[in-house]
Amino acid sequence: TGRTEIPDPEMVKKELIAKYPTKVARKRSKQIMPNTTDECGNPTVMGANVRTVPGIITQRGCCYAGCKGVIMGPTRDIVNLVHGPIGCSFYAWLTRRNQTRPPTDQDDNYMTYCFSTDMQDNDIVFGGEKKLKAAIQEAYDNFKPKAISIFSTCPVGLIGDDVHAVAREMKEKLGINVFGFSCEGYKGVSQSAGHHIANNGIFTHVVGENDTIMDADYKINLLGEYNIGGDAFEIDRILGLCGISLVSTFSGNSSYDQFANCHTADLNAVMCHRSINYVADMLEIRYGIPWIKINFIGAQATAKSLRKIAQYFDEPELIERVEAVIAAELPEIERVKEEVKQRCEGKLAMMFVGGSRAHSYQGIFKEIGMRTISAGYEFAHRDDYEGRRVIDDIKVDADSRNIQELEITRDETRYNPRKTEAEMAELAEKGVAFKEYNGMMADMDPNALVIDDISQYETEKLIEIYKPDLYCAGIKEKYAVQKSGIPMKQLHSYDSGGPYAGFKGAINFYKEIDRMVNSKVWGYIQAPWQGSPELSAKYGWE
Ligand code: CFM
Ligand code: HCA
Repeated sequence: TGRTEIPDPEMVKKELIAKYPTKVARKRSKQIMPNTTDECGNPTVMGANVRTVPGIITQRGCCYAGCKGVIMGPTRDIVNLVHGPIGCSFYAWLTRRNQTRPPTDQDDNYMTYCFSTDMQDNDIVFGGEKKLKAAIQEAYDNFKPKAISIFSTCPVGLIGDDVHAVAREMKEKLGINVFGFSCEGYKGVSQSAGHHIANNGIFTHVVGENDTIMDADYKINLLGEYNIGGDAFEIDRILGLCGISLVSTFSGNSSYDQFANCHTADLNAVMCHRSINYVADMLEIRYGIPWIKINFIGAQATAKSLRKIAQYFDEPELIERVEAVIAAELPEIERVKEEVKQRCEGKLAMMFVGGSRAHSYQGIFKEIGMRTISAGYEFAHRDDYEGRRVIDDIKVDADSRNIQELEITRDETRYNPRKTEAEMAELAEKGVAFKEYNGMMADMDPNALVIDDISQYETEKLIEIYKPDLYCAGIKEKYAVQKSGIPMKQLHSYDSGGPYAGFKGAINFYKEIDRMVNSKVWGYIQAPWQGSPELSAKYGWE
């Protein structure tokens, strides 16, 4: 294995847009970028979070998917009721592989249920609020849950049903928390809009409802970890060994009370920044809880993240314990890694996934010697590509801080990470310090190609040009990629695998990738018509 000739990314870009109409080509060319930097060392401007050109086959999902499926879906004891046609519920039913483990048999777990108002023509014509009220009442009578949340699908917004008024009325009537989300599928340009709506809703309706203070030394919230394939269980295991306590996770393996209580934590550790940065910011502004960016994908990233958390608390006892845990876990990881690396070194991977994993998985591939030659997100924003400068106000007392001023500087800097040294010096003089985190581009090779919201057509072209050893994406891409003879790993659902986070997860992942990229089966793939003169003649194939 091992390659020396990598196609020139500028040339590849030209080829990808060559067949598009002029206007489309111009639009797409802003979202397909060779990974270069400007004279200040800033990554190139990446077009992101813009509407997909109609007619292009995108990987993206909708606003409802981001709100209901991603953020709220993994919470086990809230009845998540979908107001809409049954299909919207059915196609979001247990497909994300977010696992949960109630502490006892007595604890509620509604995750396996599919709650829907099953809207019909009649509701579209005469309004669906009555039906929604009845559904809330029925869910309450059957389950007596702590809370019920309502998700709006496209028709709800179009016919003007007021889910918030219904929620208020039913909250009053039933005496439990009932709240709604205006997350109609058509809102925004992708599922990203749904994350924002879910974050705002949970912060408005749930956070701060429970003031119980956990008796523990190092209390954190884990933000942006959704327990796909059991990732959160492995992270819990490691944090437990280190003596770090989780107040809440947003939202893998979570419960209503954890959300309600999360404002009592000391620190927020943010894993998937894209989906949850809004909650991190709100918890910082309202409750003075600082946040740091961490990543539990890959052994090195996991060790680094644990050290970062220990460093924040700055207690020798914790630092020592974290080092002991890392030292105990590493030998087995090293052993598997070295063995797998012999067979994987130099192989090329591509990943086009969501708003976080196309970046966070690059490090774990590097651990076994694999390079990411092209990558991109479906719906991330510019800061996820280019990086984000964040005001460093760790340990600032929430009450004594000028929130308004902080907000202005925050807004100015968040979506404008590009600052010259002179501008940075000027801000430093004003007393503004930055902690920084790098986006995907800073961690990629200079000759890599970064592609936002990749299309089906571009995917096929890309595979043709680079012939990668592995392609990572989701279920919609899986079989088309495999039919071209390239192994395909789902980085959303992990196919049927996982956990891949943390130390044990890294070992699982190394072994899985080894199996995939070194399997000889892909070389035997033939399309059904290849080598069949009868079929070719019948259908006129070449
Ligand atoms: Fe965050 Fe996620 Fe992702 Fe995401 Fe998603 Fe997901 Fe993903 Mo699928 S929250 S951005 S909206 S890490 S569901 S668990 S795998 S696209 S890269
Ligand atoms: C979503 C969920 C999804 C889809 C994955 C896929 C997930 O976007 O609504 O396309 O395979 O992780 O389940 O991202």
